[in-house]
Amino acid sequence: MINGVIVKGIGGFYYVQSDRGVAECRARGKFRKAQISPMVGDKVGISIVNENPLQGAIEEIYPRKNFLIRPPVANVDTVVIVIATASPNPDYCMVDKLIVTAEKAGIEIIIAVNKTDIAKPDNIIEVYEKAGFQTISVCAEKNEGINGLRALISGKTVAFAGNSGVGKSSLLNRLGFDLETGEVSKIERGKHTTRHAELLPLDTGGYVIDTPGFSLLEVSDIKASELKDYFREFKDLGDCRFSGCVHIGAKPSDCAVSAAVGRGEICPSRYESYLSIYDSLKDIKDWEL
Ligand SMILES: Nc1nc2c(ncn2[C@@H]2O[C@H](COP(=O)(O)OP(=O)(O)OP(=O)(O)O)[C@@H](O)[C@H]2O)c(=O)[nH]1
Ligand SMILES: [Mg+2]
Ligand SMILES: [Zn+2]
Repeated sequence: MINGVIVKGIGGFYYVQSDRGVAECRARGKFRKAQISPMVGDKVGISIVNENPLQGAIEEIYPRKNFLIRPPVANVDTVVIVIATASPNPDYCMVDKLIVTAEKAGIEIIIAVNKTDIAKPDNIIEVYEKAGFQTISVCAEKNEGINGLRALISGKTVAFAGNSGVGKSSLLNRLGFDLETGEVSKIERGKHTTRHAELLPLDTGGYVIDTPGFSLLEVSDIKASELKDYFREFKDLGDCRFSGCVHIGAKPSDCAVSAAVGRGEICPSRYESYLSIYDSLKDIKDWEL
């Protein structure tokens, strides 16, 4: 058996990258019987059934370390969350939702602030450095910061996420791809409603995934009471007066998070995102999760 990675799936065919090249594969019937569908990003074992063209059968799907629903992709190491300094203006709540999703899935997070040619990235960088994230300033337009970005992601499976128009595809093009950007990508999206995830091999090793803006990753499979676990700067602040404190509406003297917000150690935008996401989760009953 040959080990590889599913880089693309279309109409029941899975394209598996291995030492032998890309093989067009079908999944064995046993997976359908077991109600397991192969996903892009799955590490698989295949047998070769034809040499030219290279075709195979998926014999084994190895355990997933994580998976995302939208885009449907498994075994993501890192998500690069792209924020534009302007045009479009930062949507902090959306970024923070993405972060929560990634934290829950155990995916490493990098915040990349793009379009530094039109406004300064400093405020955005400060918000996320203070919260404990790795950040990087980049400019697809001026081709700046791209080697730094490449160094952070090489060898990994990396999803690029963030609002429409922030420059995900433009950054990937600077990394050597040839993706549609700007209005073209929007027109295309209208035409093809089914957008599938695809792993694109990075020439310095690893894979990237370009996700369309708004493909988002709604936070819903989380209990409101555990949301605080996915805001990393809420940790290590010491104990609140009441165990199980969700850090909402409590006096600063009773709540370590509320006190840290008061002292300016937690950025207002992060705390506002917390309140807003909490609000969206609080009516979901445990048995609905
Ligand atoms: N000024 C400036 N414009 C940029 C920069 N990066 C990208 N753009 C422009 O921003 C627009 C959107 O860029 P895309 O790369 O298509 O954005 P995207 O995040 O892939 O958007 P979706 O595919 O819709 O999610 C395009 O017109 C780009 O030319 C930058 O660094 N500076
Ligand atoms: Mg795009
Ligand atoms: Zn508290």
